[in-house]
Amino acid sequence: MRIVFFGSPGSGKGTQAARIAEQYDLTHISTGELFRSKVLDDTRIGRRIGHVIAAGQLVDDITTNYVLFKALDGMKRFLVDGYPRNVAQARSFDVHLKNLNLELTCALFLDVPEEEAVRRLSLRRNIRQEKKENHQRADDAPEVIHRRFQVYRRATEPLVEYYGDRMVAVDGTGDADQVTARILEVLKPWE
Ligand code: B4P
Repeated sequence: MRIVFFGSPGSGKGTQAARIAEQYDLTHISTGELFRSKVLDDTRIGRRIGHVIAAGQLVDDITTNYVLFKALDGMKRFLVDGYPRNVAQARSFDVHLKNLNLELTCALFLDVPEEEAVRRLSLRRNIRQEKKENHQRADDAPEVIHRRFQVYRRATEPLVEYYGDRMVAVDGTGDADQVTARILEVLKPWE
């Protein structure tokens, strides 16, 4: 199985991707996590990525593709979450897989209304503030959440059309267990 997960910020990609990867024993790669670990390196590239993320923008495609393809090197069964983020990345990924004689199983779209997704992200911020956790995400600040949604609508939503028949859409509302059950149901044909 080779799956990509996409959806708006706060759609629950991270939560669901970890569960589904475990269920099917797939390598789980999140480009957001990859980038956040680069930021911790405190190198020139890490600082540059940190500024982009904190502004709610997308990291450039060349860096993103390089980082992801390197992380996926040698993997045949995987679930990628948060990538592609735009049609250019989706095209590059199709070419990359073709060069490896691999095919994408499906692109899974987690569909959650914007108000619900914003509520989740604000909740995450509040919980971390209450716990005084020092790994608060700069991009969960209210003004940045707004920017991330603008970027999502402009750059990421067109993936629905790009993937067409290769896409499966899943209702991402309700509690996490309900969403997992829906995803497992739609993935059954590829088990
Ligand atoms: P990501 O880490 O992918 O951030 P995100 O889209 O905002 O998703 P996130 O993981 O926060 O939310 P999720 O939907 O899982 O990317 C961060 C940044 O990295 C991007 O903004 C960009 O700058 C950069 N980046 C990443 N990939 C890139 C790419 N391909 N190209 C360029 N730049 C890239 O869940 C959010 C919250 O909802 C969680 O706190 C969870 O607890 C909660 N939740 C989940 N399911 C729930 C449910 N059913 N009910 C209630 N709450 C739920």
